[in-house]
Amino acid sequence: MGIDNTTRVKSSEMFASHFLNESAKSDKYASVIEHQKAYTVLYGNLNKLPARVRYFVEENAKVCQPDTIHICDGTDREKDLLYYILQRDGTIKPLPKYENCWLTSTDPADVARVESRTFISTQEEHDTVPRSKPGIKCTLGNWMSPTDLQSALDTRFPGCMKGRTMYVIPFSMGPVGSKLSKIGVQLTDSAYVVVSMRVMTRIGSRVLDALKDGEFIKCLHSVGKPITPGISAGNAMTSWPCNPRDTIVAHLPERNEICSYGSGYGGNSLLGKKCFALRLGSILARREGWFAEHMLIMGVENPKGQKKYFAAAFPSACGKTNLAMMEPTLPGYKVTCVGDDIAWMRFDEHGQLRAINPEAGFFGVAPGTSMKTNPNAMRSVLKNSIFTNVASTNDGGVFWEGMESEVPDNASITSWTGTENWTKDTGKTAAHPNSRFCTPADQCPIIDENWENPEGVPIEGIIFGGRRPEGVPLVYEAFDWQHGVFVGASLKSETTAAAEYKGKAIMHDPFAMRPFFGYNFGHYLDHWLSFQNKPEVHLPKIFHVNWFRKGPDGFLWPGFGENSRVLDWMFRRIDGEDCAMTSAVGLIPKPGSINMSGLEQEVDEDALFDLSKEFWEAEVKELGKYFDEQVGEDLPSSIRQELCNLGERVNSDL
Ligand code: OXD
Ligand code: MN
Repeated sequence: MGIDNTTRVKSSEMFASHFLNESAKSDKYASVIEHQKAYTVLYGNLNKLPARVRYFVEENAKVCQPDTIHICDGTDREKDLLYYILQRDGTIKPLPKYENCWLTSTDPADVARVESRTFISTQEEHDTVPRSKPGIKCTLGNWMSPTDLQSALDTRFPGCMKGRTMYVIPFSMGPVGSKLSKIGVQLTDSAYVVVSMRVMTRIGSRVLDALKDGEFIKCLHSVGKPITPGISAGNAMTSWPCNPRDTIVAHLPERNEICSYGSGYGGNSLLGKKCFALRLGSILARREGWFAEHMLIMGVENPKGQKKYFAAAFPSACGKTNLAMMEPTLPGYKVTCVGDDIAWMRFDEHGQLRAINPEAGFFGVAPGTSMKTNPNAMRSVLKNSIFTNVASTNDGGVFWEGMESEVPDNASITSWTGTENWTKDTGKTAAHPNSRFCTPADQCPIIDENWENPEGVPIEGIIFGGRRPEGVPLVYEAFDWQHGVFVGASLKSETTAAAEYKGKAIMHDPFAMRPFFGYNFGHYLDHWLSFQNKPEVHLPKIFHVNWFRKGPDGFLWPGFGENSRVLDWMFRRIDGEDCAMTSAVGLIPKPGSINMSGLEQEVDEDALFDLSKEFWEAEVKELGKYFDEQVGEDLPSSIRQELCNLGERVNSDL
């Protein structure tokens, strides 16, 4: 506050003009005047954009009416300018303890994905969501009619960027130029979004060179707080402008468009991630015969030097980043990380499933990450990172729950909301539970040598998992692909802070994709099932894991690096070792077949693998109710059959 709007825009123009190149200057003086609104291209050259991109920018500039336009080139010079602007506006502050690290705190009303305001808009509702039982709300996606969406957009976007800069971010999901990659262009009025997209995706001129005059996904984002001189600007001039009351995140698959308004928080504003790579991605994947999944990708090398890649789906904040960067405790094992959140996978011409990580960075949940739980993440984040809603220390470092033994005893902590001298007794957490680090992937000490291989890495095992305190064994293998698809469809987990949910209920999260399906979940299951009859493809094995089972004294399994013991078992299963036996839920390890040697904590294997008839009968019943209510007639008959089979096995075996 206290800064005059006009002065602010002018001084930013003056500063930015030091960075302008000659072509940008000539474009600047050829300001475009349309709809009584002038905007100035301060950085970059509209004339040099591919025609479709230029049209997209100009059409939206007419509507959003930014004062200035900045076309991102992805250079370091540009990065310096953006960090200058963000510091000047009080959005970020440096963390001098580390190299090129920054801290930002959002508005406390803008801290997570807002699933209730996230919509897919298609002509036919049924293309987006299954027909849930009358009177029951469908939790597998929100549909909005194109007419309703248009009026929602019409009341939000016109004039929404007044007084601000519209940044144009050409970005590639996946290595630039790979045939598995896809290109998007995001328009945004948030410089925080630009610096974060710079970490999370590949941005800039090289992407436009790869795009040429091709198609791209059109992404429009605004924080929804125009700066209007003379009119009370609300929080428009604060360091984190946002508009939680009117937030909407909308996907228009029929137009390859994403429009997001009102939130600057990552999952709602970094449109390459959940919106493009998962929601629109899953639609493109179905259309083109591949998979866009909420999965980490990791390489596992055994002591003989043999290597396999796994993809693993866990609901948000269930430890995907920890698993992807794990330090195996099992001697001779090595894990490498390809990605921690999203996998795009396709069968190649030899029938081998191959995956790329479409992202270029990690947007990881900070609390709980420590040298004990994820040393590789801790080593990754200490340079070139943006931290959001974590606490800070008086020596210019970061702090969050889990880092207690990693800050000096006498450190004075300022909480994410600005409470100085924070202590545990303050009653609130120091960092927001959904606070994040945003870090370039190539800084991970165990990044896989093939992580940017345009061909992708060969996937031999797919893992599903969730937080299941009760009843679900440490690991089991699906009998076959169809059963594996059923296992994915049945995935459940305790809720987390990554979205707006509170409490610790067990929620269904099929394929860990519940918040991210781009289309009807029944059709999604058909798509997965369609691969089982293709003779030309080699189907990977499917597993289910549960690191979170509890006994009377807490967790039954130590987790983290010890999970390598479970990976070793899966590795041997893929190699055909006879180390599994049939159970009601799937193939479980034969007694003694999980290598437990050297485990520091004594583990109760019986409790870890115990299958209770009562629990599983209730599970089968509850799953049946869920499928009936939520998926109804869209549930493929083979999935219904798998549920019956499970029910019969539970009845006879347990
Ligand atoms: C994420 C999420 O941010 O799943 O990755 O919510
Ligand atoms: Mn995620």
